[in-house]
Amino acid sequence: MMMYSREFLEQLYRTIYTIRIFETQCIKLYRQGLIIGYFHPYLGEEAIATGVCAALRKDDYIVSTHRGHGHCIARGGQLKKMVAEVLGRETGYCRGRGGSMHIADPETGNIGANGIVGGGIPIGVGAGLGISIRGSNQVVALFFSDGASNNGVFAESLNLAAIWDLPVIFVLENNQYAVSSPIEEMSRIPDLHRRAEGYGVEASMIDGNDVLAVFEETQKAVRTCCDGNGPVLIEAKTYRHGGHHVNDPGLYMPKDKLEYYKTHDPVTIAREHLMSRSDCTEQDIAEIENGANQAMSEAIEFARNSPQPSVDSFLEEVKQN
Ligand SMILES: Cc1ncc(C[n+]2csc(CCOP(=O)(O)OP(=O)(O)O)c2C)c(N)n1
Ligand SMILES: [Mg+2]
Repeated sequence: MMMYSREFLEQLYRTIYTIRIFETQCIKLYRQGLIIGYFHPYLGEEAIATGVCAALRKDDYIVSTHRGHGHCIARGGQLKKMVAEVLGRETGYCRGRGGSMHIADPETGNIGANGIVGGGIPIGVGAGLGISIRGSNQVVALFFSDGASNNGVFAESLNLAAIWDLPVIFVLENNQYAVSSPIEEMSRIPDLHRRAEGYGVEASMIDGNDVLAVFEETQKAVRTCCDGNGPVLIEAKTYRHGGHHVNDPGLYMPKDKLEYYKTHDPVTIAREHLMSRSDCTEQDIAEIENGANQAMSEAIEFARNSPQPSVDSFLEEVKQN
């Protein structure tokens, strides 16, 4: 591993911890009946969004999924507007009309989450085609998981991206489940990056729980894409810390495997990276955590004090002139 500056490791830790606290606090709000609809926590997968987004430049794009809060936060999304959206309030990213699965943020190049599994994949390839036509030096980080990779759209999109040499980084968040279906039963080859070879696409597999491993692999992928040798596929192996969504207890997940991944925790690993520097103390860690906790409390207060959309405004965005 390279030596990293304290500022950089602190930034990674702040992001990864903020994602953890966002999900943990939102689950509490859900249990209080304040969130309606589905909520898919990113708990256990935080290092992927954090590491990937740390390697992107300001003008790059991301395309997210139904499990998208971490991507949005890592890209610099605003907690207040996120919590407000998740709570269905007028001050949210989509004025409370979209909820958890539909947050997009053009200011940070976040093309958006998507409730359709695999729906983001062709959108990301389209964004890559746009970059290629404009001849700009941007890249797209396209997040999706193992279940989406079994949709036909993945094959078509990867092939188009390959024959058109598009600057798209396919970030396959292999959390080894699509709802309750384990990847070993859904694919003869559970190491899904191997599929990329069939399309002539460079691919690798990394520990998705180690934020620096994710960062380093993404940096390489950005370079490859900018040299005109994209697309690239990165398979980041990870595991959910619980069921598919808040109301799924995940009883089908083998206890020993879940225990292993909870111990091999992305937040703990990021903290260890930071603490490996001799100039970082427990006090510094506490300050980062207190700052993130405070920002999240303020976001919750902002959202809870925000109005619900009024019923007469519901047709505003769909009204024909
Ligand atoms: C096209 C489509 N089919 C089915 C669903 C229902 N559904 C929601 S999430 C999900 C599983 C997705 O698994 P994966 O792509 O591995 O994502 P993960 O939940 O692991 O992040 C399914 C089947 C959907 N939203 N869209
Ligand atoms: Mg999955």
